[in-house]
Order: sequence, then structure tokens, then C-alpha cells
Amino acid sequence: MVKQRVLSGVQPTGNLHLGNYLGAIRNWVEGQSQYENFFCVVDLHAITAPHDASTLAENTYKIAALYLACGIDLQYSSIFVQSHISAHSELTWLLNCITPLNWLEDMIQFKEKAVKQGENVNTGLLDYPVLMAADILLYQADKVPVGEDQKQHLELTRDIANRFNYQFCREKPVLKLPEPLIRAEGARVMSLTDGTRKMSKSDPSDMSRINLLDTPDQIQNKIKRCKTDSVRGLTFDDSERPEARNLLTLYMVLSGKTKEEVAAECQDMGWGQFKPLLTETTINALKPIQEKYQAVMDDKGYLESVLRDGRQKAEAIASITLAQVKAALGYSVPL
Ligand code: AQP
Repeated sequence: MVKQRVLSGVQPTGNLHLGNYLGAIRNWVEGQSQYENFFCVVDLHAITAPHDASTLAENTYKIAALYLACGIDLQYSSIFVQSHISAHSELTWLLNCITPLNWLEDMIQFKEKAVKQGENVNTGLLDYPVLMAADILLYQADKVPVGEDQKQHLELTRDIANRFNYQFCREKPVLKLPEPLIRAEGARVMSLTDGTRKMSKSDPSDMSRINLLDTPDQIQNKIKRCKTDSVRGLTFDDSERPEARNLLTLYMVLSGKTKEEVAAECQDMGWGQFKPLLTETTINALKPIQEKYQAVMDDKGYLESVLRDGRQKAEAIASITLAQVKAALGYSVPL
């Protein structure tokens, strides 16, 4: 039986944090044997915000190494770098020309990030969802495992694919409509300093997130100082206590316990008892990832060969889709 195809990626814009891991990468790993998977480091997305050219390449390698460290298995999955395959940029341009501007202006992430960029909002930030649509549609992906924050972009991807198929190839649609894969737990990990905002790489305060490569001391310090409340007894279900819900959810997912088990264990606890428990659980959950990461980074040649193989496999598929899209749009074939 032919396996369904999965595509997803993360930007090399900083350290991966627990939100990226629990919202996205953990789900890639858990589902990978069922699918044919392509995981890319989306470095073209990384320049939609001001970036440091001197660290982009190094960060790209680090994210690819973290994919392996988190458990991406090359038996089922390919890892590649988005900018190594020019079809991503080319399809973005073609899709730009059929995407209404107001669809992009309505995107929540654009509105939020545009505020952060102030007067220097670049066109790439507005166009980010079309690039993301190109990433997914190039591989004719069936499923896209992402966090909750990317749901709107996935819907836009489907709208763009529908519009393209309807306008240019109604009889024989070229682009497959992908489905989001969003898990209930960990789909939206919140900031340690404000339980109503998502944990994010671009938050200026490093205290707001736990990075996958944080040392035990850093993890302990961040959890010790994270925002809590003054109520005794911890519960998931009080909407007035977003920090309690977030920290209990982190404990649940990282310990592998069920919601019921955690609710029973923590119902009479104060923060002074819970925080060391969460600290120890987090440190233990991240330790094997950190060890594997170091081993991969110590063998650059291996990492480069992984990315070369991934590129070859990805390019073979991307070039076919791009050719089909260009044919549907009426382009001449180069002589
Ligand atoms: N807080 C989160 N909870 C659950 N999932 C999350 N993701 C991101 N933050 C959370 C998921 O991680 C994947 C990769 O994200 P990305 O790096 O490509 O882009 P992002 O969403 O912009 O990541 P950040 O950390 O939130 O960066 P900034 O600060 O730039 O906004 C995606 O699947 C995303 O859903």
C-alpha cells in the first residue's frame, strides 16, 4: 500500500523550544512510521524577519541536527534545507499571482508580527503563507503536522490549491489539498512568563521559554521564576488560571502520564512542591535529546550526507509538481 505523505518544517530563527517540540516535532516522530515524511528546515521563512546573515547557515545545521536528536528516523523520513531546492521560491511566485492580497492581509500571524516589525514590515512577511503553501503543495502532502498557531495558514494553503485547480486544471486537478495534523495536548504551549501568550522564539525574554538545549541549571532557574498564582491546589480546568493549566500540561506530556493521573497527583500540591517535580521531569525528558544532538553536531560529515540525500529525494518530487503547475499555467517548455 502506498503511504500517505507528510511535510512539515521549522524556521532556523533561534533555539527550538518546548512549543516547537511538543506542538510539532514530537508528532512528526510519533507518526513517522505510518507515512512517507519530508521534514525541512525552512530557512527562506527565516528572513521574513530581520536576521543575522553570519548565523543563518549554522542555525540551519543546528535545527537539522535537532530533528535527528528528537528521533527523526531516516528509514521513514527525509530531512532537507528549503533554500537548497529552488522550486520553493519559484512555486511561491507562481502562486503569488493567483492569491488575492486581502487573503494575506487577513492572516493573524501577519498582523501580530507586523506590529513587532513596526514601520519596516517587509513584503516577505506578508507573503510568508504563500511560501508555506508552496512548501506543502510541491510535495503533494496529505498531512501537515503543526501547532495550533499554523491552522489558519493550512486553511489558506487549501484555498490557494483549490483556486489554482479550479482556474487552471478543473478536469484534472494538479495540487492535492492537505489536511492539518494537530494534536490536542501540546498544540499550544504557553509562555512561562504569561500563560495567555504562546511560547515563542521571538519573545525578547529567554525566561519565557524552555529551549531544547537549555542546561539543567537554566531549566531549574526558568521554572523557579516562572509566573504562577497564589491559589493552593493545582487544576487544569480553571480558565482563570492559565499558568496552572500550561504547567500541568507540560508535566503531563513530558512525564507521559494521563491527564487524570496528573490531576489526582497535583490536586493538593502547592507550587513549591510542583516546581521541582516539573524541573526534574523536564531535565530528564530533554537529556537524551541533548546527548544525541551533541553526537550529531560532532559529526558534520554525517549531517551533510543526511541533508544531501534528503535534498535529492525532495527535489525529485518537487520538480515534477513544479513542471505540472507550469504546464497548467500555460508556460512553454524550455528548448
Ligand atoms: N508555543 C507553541 N506551541 C505549540 N506549537 C508551537 N509551534 C511554535 N510555537 C508553538 C509550532 O512549531 C512549528 C515550527 O514553528 P516555526 O519555528 O516555523 O515558526 P513559529 O510558529 O513562528 O515558531 P515560534 O517559536 O512561535 O517563532 P516566532 O517567535 O517567530 O513566532 C510550527 O508547527 C508551529 O505550529
